[in-house]
Amino acid sequence: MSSARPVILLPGRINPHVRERVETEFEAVSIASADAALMDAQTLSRVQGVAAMTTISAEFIDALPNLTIIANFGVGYDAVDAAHAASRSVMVTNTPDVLSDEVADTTIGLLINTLRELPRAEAYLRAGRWASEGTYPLTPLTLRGRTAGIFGLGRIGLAIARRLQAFDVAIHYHTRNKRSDVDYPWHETLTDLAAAVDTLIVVVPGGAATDKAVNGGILDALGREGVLISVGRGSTIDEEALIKALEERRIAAAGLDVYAHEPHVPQALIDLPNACLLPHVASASVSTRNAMANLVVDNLAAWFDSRAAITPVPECAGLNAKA
Ligand code: A2R
Repeated sequence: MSSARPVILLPGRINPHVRERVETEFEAVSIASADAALMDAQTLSRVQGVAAMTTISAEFIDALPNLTIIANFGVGYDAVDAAHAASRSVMVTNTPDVLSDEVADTTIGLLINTLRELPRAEAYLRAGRWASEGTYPLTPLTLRGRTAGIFGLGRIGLAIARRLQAFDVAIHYHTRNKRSDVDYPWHETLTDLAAAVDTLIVVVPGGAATDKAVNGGILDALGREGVLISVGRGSTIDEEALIKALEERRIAAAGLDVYAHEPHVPQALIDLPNACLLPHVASASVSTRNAMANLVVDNLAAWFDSRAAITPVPECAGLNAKA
């Protein structure tokens, strides 16, 4: 009865485990990018679901008349126009929780690498400089005695906070809503948080509400001993302002996993000795990416089976069939 299987579109690059499962469990249609011009009218009308790790615009959603679900690969779904999808009764799902511990682990690694210059120290050894020049210089920065401010104390932020507690690091946070389930000091504004701490960890979702929220003023509030760690979305940081603050040493250092225009990283950032840079790898282990892939396809299966997605995004939660 393979002809009865729902038709799932895979636009652009997709995780290989998602592709494998979609090709086995559904009828898969692959195109090079999320561009309606790449499909004829008949194919457009056959698509019932999309599994994607790319931009899904309102225009693209409107070009698919029988679309009922977009399963986004990743917890951040700012690339999907979820508000428009909801207005057309199209479900959108993401992949929360299954990546939180991996991202939190990577964040701690990035933080320590930024403070203690471990990638530079290893490069020093590999270049033979230990033997020829002597010991690597002492690092001016340390995690000892630091106070961390977490901008976005959600699933990932909490997992980071739990780890930092074990490192005896004091924790503050800023969210729009004060949490009633934690005792960490809450700051009503990001400026207040930045002024209260020396280590700012950014893990809010992308989108208009957080666009360039970390600007020159926030970095100045963080101060000369300040360290910025960014693992949420590149759009949240004003990169030009950050480069200037690092060049002028108005903050001490930054560790980044996400950028405004990935995979392009400004050369000025690459040239800075006080920037520690990763290529958006926070969740990128085989096991965690497989868990995310399974959740993408499990959402599709649950939706087509019972119209009850497992992890709908908040905008679309009301579209799930009532239990
Ligand atoms: O503001 P609240 O109370 O909704 O708290 C959320 C906070 N948040 C914000 N805080 C300040 N200003 C905003 N405009 C703002 N928007 C959201 O970020 C909450 O504490 C946190 C998001 O937590 P979750 O929804 O649990 O997301 P999760 O799984 O921690 O992932 C965060 C982001 C993803 O969206 C990807 O961009 C990245 O990490 O992987």
